[in-house]
Amino acid sequence: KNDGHPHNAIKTNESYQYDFVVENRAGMYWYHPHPHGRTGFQVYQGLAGLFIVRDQEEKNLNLPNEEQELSLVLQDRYFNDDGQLEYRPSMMGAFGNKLFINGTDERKFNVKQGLYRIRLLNGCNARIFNIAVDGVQEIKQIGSDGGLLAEVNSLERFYFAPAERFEFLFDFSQYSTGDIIRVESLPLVEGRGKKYTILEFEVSEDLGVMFREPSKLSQYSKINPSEATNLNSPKEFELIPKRGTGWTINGNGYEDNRYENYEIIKYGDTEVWEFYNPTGMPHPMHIHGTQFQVLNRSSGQLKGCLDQGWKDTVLVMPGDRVQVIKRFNTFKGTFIYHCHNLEHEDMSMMRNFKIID
Ligand SMILES: [Cu+2]
Repeated sequence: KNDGHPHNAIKTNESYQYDFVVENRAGMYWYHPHPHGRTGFQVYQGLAGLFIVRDQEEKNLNLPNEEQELSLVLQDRYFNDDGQLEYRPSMMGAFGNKLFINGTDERKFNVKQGLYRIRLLNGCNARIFNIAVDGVQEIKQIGSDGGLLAEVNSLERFYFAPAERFEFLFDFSQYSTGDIIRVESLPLVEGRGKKYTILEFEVSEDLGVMFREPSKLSQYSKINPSEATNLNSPKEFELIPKRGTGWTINGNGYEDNRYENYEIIKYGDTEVWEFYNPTGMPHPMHIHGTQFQVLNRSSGQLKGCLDQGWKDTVLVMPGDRVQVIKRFNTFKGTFIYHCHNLEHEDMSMMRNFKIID
């Protein structure tokens, strides 16, 4: 009852008290409203917040903290010629012409010479980044949607979709005072479009606190595929547009209290779901409830999605077929899954699933 189903939308002048036990692993989470058809607009207007969970396992690793831990929410907004905020939804989503970090357009950060833990949330409605750090071959990923990975995962670049989280370690002690390090977004498709700067770090003369990069991060186990009740016949979810509806999952738009048979799951089961994207647009698919793991991906043309660790949002690029494995073992009841391009979601790319006895 506290998972943010659209039928729990809070009416004008009403209030709703959420009380819940935080059972999550340490990690970077966020919250936002979820009324059907209005989510994109409301998040765009500013209704979204960060939610950091910590635990003992993470503490024991002594990762960079306090000043050397940065939590950054990336969001784009459209400002018209009069300087007014405008919400401009389309079949592609709502895109901005300006980037903001933690709600401000200050996108340059002074850093000390030392190791940093940098935590990113893509809080955009629709924008997907193709992130690289100028002049850096190895971005050291340590965390994902559901907190820390088992060990450091080195990447040269990666796609970063709405609702995804990405954490990495970056050592500014290898730079000199005054150096600028640019985090950039490359064109989504090589050669199509220009790269742009997302944010910059300017290295100060101050020395940071000494931290060491741990060799092992979090102990978490991979879900054994044989746990799944349907390993050999994954449930397929085709991401397709439909005239008159907008965007759909398997041709179905969102309807309150409607489920197909395959959207009913027995409590305690583990299942494999396969998202298939035959369209030319990327779809970051988000499933409510417990987090899942990416089992495998057959990529189309565009490679470099974030599949490591515990996930709640997985980017399904054009032509991709992505299998995720998920345990339905914490709560019973009605949940939703949807595209986290919020305009797609509002255009009906959302469905219920029900966990029953
Ligand atoms: Cu979508």
